[in-house]
Amino acid sequence: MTKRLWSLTVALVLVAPPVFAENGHAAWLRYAALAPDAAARAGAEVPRAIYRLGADVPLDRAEEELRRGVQGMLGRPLEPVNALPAGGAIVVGTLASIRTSAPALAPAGDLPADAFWLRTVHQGDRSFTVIAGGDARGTLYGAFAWLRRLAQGQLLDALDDREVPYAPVRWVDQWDNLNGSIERGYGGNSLFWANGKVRDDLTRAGEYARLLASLGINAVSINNVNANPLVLSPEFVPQIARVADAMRPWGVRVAIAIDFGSPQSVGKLPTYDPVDPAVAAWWKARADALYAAIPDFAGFVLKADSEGRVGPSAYNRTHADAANVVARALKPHGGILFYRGFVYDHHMDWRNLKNDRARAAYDNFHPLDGQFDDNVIIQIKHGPIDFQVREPASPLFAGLERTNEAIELQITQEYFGQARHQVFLAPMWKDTLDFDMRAHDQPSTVKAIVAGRVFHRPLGGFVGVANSGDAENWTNNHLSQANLYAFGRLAWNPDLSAADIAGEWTRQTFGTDPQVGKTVDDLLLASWRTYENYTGPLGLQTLTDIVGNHYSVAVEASEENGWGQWHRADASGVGMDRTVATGTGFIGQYPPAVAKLYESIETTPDDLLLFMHHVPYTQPLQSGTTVIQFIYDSHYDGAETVAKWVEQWRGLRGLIDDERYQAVLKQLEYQAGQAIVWRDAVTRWFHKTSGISDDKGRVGSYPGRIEAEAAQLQGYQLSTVTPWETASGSGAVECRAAVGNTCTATFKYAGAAGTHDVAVEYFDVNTGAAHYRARVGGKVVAEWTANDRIPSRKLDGGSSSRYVISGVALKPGDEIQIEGTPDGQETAALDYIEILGSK
Ligand code: GCW
Repeated sequence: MTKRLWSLTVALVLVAPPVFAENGHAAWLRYAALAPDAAARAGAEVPRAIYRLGADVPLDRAEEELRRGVQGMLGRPLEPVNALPAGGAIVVGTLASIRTSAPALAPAGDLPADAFWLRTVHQGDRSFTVIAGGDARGTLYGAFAWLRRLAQGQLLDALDDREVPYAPVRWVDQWDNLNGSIERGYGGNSLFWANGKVRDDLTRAGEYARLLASLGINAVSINNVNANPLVLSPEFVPQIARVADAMRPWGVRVAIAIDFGSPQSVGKLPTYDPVDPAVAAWWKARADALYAAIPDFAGFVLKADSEGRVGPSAYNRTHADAANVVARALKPHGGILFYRGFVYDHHMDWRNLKNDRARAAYDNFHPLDGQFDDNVIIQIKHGPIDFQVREPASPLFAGLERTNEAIELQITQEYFGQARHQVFLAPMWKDTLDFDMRAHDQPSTVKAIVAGRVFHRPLGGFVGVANSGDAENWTNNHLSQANLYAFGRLAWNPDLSAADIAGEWTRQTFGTDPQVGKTVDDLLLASWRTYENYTGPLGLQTLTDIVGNHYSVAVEASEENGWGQWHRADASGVGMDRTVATGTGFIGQYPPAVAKLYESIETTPDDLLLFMHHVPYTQPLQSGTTVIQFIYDSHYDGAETVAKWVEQWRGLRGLIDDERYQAVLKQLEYQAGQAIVWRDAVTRWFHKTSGISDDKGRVGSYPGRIEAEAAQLQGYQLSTVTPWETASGSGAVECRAAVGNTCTATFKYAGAAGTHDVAVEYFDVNTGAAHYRARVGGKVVAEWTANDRIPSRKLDGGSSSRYVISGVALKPGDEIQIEGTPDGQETAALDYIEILGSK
């Protein structure tokens, strides 16, 4: 082999796609070596030098990021130079600086703040890649955007892309507590707080800022909206300043959530009445102190008069009084106040059929339209209730014409399986963002309204409740990273489709192999519908334990309490009547064209039927089937789809790194088990309640299943499970033996001889780590420990888990014995075993 050929071979080996262990920490910014063909092409297109104009933060990060990305993806350095080199270069800087120093390269046109322009300029045989920003931050966004194109193998030699963010507000809210825990957080502990103060080591916070910057997110509110008043005390100012220092290099500004009672609780004033001058002066002094330490401090977020938080109602003042007193303290510094629209009464009388939590945001805020200062933004959850699996767009979006708005999207999967289930939320968010409210009978999509485009507001945009924590991979579920990615991309450009976003994310995160791309995209894009199918379709809302962990299935949990997430299912029918004619009148809060659509059963989309109407179970849907049959069918479809995902994912073995492959496989297997639990619980509940049987005969009949209650028990005792629908048969069995002892349940196999997978349904609560051992004919065929992290302390649908023993040879009369060893409070409980189809 000639020397040249040899080095070519070495080069090819070096750029071959890596199949190495990865922990997900790099998220979508892996900058992994490109596949050989893409690398060869990009190798010719990408200049070898980089010329940075200007030194402002975060311009230096833009250069650093480009060098890191090109090194990673192309395996060669970008040489920094101090003048335009003869051989071409990446030229990176603000548009103004490029106009001054390299006018021939500057694109013609303007660029606002945060915007960028990517351009290739060919001059003879030299070519330049120009990354120009409207300001330093825009330049950084441009660098990330160019790297995103490179990572996806896109053509880079004829670029002329000008991108302007859709709205100025692109924020994330952390619900992080000062003790380091995170409310509704599933990605570990806080990146910002520990033990009541800001963490000493903010390295991860800085890395997080980089992830956010790569999406164009420009501010983060670093503590829970259920705010600890202490955060406003003087000793926190330097701590918050340290967080701001860690985030600033990436163009991310810092804000905090505040408690409205602070003038009294922290300031020791006799009152927190918003119209009291001493209270106004106190807010001003606190804002002044923060801005003295953090000149680019972004503002405050305020949850008042909601879920037990104090607010202006204590003094009979309005939300506008409350918002304005705080906003006026921020105003001289250019700060913003986000006032949350999530205000409702959680002690509502459920017996009154006219009561309706969905009305609350509009009823509270619409009358105040025009009374809020211009640096106040009303932050409105995307639907009228609370991040349920299917909600219509909040009518409040069209109900404020003289007030700034932002949409609040929940990235963290509170009601979406808490990062234990994979659910890609972009399709749902898109539904709301693209929904046309028909305000004044004119086109008025939610995205255009919140961006201030419809009612000509100066401020507005997108806020996401983040799903990130200190887990190595940020979210504790590799696929949940896609939700953070999607939020940022939609906040930048809500016109992107969910498929565009999935495609980008998958290719950057898992590489450009076509099979990987297709499989992961399909999984992501089907997941919202699938999750809805097995957790509560037709607008029933997520049928989780609403008064408990918001995770386990519990169909009745939402009824007969003040929290107001009612579905009103009883023996004769199901759904909330929200019509103007006979119901709560919620539908009347929409502009007339939308109200008309929802008011009639005939024109309400099936997906929202039970959110808008109370109907008999036999009500036909637009699709032709009845409501009850659809409830049965969708749950079976949902569970079947998740089972298929497991198979599809298995097809990726060897095409992606084994570490993430195994982790996602385990997660999907768990989800497949959970989908069966949900399916059975919801369908059995509706079967019992409606008395109507499943056309397809599935509900209540489970071939191959043998209940633990029917097994021969040694030590195990029968126990009931609450809610009843979460255990198969009449309940479960528990081993309450003394420490160190075991119990056994022996099942008789009566089928034909053959090889089967055997599923064992057991309960994995989080108060111990019980051990299980399975024997067939006396021989151990499997053993496992119930030590998964599941948010349930009791036997219920959340703790119900499935262990599948594959390839068990069985013949008639064989004994399958499950031996359980309790641990701590965990009783090695069993629900059933199920002999799956023979192989
Ligand atoms: O969905 C509910 C959550 C609360 C949360 C609240 C809110 C931060 O269950 O945990 O509190 O919404 O958005 O304020």
